[in-house]
Amino acid sequence: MTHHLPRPEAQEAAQAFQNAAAAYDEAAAKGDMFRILAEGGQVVRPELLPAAETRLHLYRQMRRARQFDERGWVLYRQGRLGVFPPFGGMEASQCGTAAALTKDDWLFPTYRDTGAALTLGLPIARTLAYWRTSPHGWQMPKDLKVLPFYIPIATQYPQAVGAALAERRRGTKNVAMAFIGDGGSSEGDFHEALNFAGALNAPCVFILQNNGWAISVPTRTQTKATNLSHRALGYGIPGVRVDGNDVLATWHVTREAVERARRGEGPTLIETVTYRVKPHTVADDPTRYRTDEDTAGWDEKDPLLRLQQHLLAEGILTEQSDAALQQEVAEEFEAALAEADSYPDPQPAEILEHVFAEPTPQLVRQRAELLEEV
Ligand SMILES: Cc1ncc(C[n+]2csc(CCOP(=O)(O)OP(=O)(O)O)c2C)c(N)n1
Ligand SMILES: [Mg+2]
Repeated sequence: MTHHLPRPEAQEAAQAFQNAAAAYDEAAAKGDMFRILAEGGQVVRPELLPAAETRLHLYRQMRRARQFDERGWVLYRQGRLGVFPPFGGMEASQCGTAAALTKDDWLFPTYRDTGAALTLGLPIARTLAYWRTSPHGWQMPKDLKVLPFYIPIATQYPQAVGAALAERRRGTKNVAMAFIGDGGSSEGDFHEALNFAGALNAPCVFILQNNGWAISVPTRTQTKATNLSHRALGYGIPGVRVDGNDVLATWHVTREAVERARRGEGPTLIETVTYRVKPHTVADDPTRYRTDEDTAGWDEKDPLLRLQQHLLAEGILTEQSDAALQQEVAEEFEAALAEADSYPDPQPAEILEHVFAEPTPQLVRQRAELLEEV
């Protein structure tokens, strides 16, 4: 169900990057975020519209992500999925960016980036298994360089730089893409990674999803910075601020950054401005720290709605083909759920396996103690 887009030809990519760079500068000069679709689905940059096939691809990926998020809530309430961090409303920020990669590239997602991982091809069943704490969810498919979802904030950033440098040393054109949140961008690891990547010109693409919240702390109180893409300036690398609810814009900007990295021109920081419409996790109660006023207007900015309106207006999608696509996406999810249900339940001692190739004496002892207890 995941169809990868072809890599653009080098010359076409270079030209597109120049066009885009001018567009980003224009947006930045006006203090705007870069976007291709306005709210309501109107096209504001017709010269940058991707092919109809690409637009449909991005729509399908966002639908697959949304399906996971919505069904995930139900499954959690039924006791069939563990606590997971929802991402509904952030699909353009996750799917548009990850869609710019191919399976040869690296993806370093945080706990909230299921949409990105699914877009690159992480099987839905495995992702469900991960949030069921099953070992089936810890092991990534061998043909995919997606790291397990990072829970310790910002640790993925320096590691992504390492992976990018390793690819360069091996002589490939592969890149590493790492995700982080607004909160994570205040951590030391974030800054060290950007400096390291800039100094060594690492083929990295850094996605900073500014969703307005770090658990209960709003972005405006956890940093005095009002434009997080400016953080790139301190490290001498390009920083782009993009409307994180416009998937055509996130895809466009990221594809250019990926092509730059492949050409050896170094890293880029992309701030996707979006919103965490949902609670921090399915077990969180955001009414304790934010009001309806805080979240007002964001449901209307839904990235799926925006692209859907555009596709319908352009005739790329009809009511019928949209319904059929959504039906396919729903069936794909249910088949994956059945597969995840067929995995054996995790056993307590498995938590100590797969830590080291050769378990340490401490792990061997802990395992014996645990087995005795259960
Ligand atoms: C090193 C570390 N410190 C603290 C935490 C606890 N923690 C979990 S999520 C979170 C907030 C992160 O916010 P942000 O980076 O904006 O990501 P978002 O949850 O919005 O996607 C914190 C502090 C953690 N997981 N790791
Ligand atoms: Mg956040």
